[in-house]
Amino acid sequence: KNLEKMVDFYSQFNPSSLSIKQFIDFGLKANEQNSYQFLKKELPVRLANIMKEIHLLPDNLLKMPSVNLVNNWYTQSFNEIIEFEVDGGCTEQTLDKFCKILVKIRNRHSDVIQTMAQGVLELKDSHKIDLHTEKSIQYFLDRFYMSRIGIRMLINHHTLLFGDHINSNNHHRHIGCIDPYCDVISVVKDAYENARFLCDQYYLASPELEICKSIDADDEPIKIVYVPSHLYHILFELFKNSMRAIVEHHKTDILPPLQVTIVKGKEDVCVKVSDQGGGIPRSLSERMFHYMYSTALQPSKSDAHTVPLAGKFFFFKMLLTQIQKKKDSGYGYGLPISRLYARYLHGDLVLLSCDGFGTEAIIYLKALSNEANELLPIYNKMSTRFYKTTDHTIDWRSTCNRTPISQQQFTQ
Ligand code: W6P
Repeated sequence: KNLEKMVDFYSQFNPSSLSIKQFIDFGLKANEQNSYQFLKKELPVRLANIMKEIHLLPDNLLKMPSVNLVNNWYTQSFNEIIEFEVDGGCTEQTLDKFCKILVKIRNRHSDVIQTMAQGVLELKDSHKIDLHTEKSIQYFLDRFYMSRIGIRMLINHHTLLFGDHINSNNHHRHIGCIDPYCDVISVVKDAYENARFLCDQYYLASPELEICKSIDADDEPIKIVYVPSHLYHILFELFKNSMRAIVEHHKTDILPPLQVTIVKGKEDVCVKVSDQGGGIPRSLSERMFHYMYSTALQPSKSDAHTVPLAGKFFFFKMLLTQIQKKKDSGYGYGLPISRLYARYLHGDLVLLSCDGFGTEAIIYLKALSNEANELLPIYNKMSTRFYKTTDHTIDWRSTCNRTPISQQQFTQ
């Protein structure tokens, strides 16, 4: 079919990873036409790259209805965007229509994470999953969700910069998705308050927040050039986990505080979240980032159990379901997705646990915005090979060390 040829064509190009600086320059210097010209090529490239990879999934997973549904969404969105390439014109009307299509695509794909998780469950229920299949799924989902983060970043940035400007005064300092003076402590407090609200609502108790340190060497609050919503997402997820551990581990009314340390080094800004929530066994800490493992822990599938808390017993199953089923963290994919958000701009997320005592989660963020480039999966003909081996380390990279064709258009 013609469409298949188009996907083949666009998948030959590598996605262009942008630096934070490029996102900002773009918001300050470029106009809507430039952005449009860039995106109408770059979006099909990114979509086609990951669409080709979807087809490398284990056959029995590909056949699951939910995976098929996701696949169709991608096909439809790809189709809608390449219409603009065929159309050719670039009038006010075209730009307007482009923005509307982007919003439509964003909405269409809003449940991709839950739907893919559903697909994995469907596979689990119908097939026995061997270790190799499990590894392939982990490998694929990391790449798939990272691709999605990048695509949504492009769409959000464009629609925030050039879409209908009804709410644009809310964040006058923001440039599209990016806050050039993102105050880390404010995001910490915001995420804490919201996680605490959920925690209070369901456990009738919550730990206090203790900020151990949050200033740099010059006594200034630590600020970074970053996407605040990504940082919020990571922190909110970590706080929910820590709070749950703390409240579950301490059966009295006295809860040790959740401790947060924010420091700035030469390369990184580190945000450390420490809880005395009893910790987790070392054998478990790597699995916290596994999609298959998270899916197994899906609350509505596990047996309901009660938790002794402050002398009372609560029906725990419902609490878990409520706390975990928030937008992107549906089915408990919160931690693996959070790590992807951190890695997306060359940061990281690690968990260090002392079993029997507590857990530290460290978020590493690039301190220098010129080092914060998108990290994107690239599809190439060799990718097939990686679904057949277990060494999944060499086909990740940032493409900042060369200039692909579509990026040349963007930077001029
Ligand atoms: C725990 C388990 C966990 C996961 C992620 C972040 C913090 C914590 N604390 O006990």
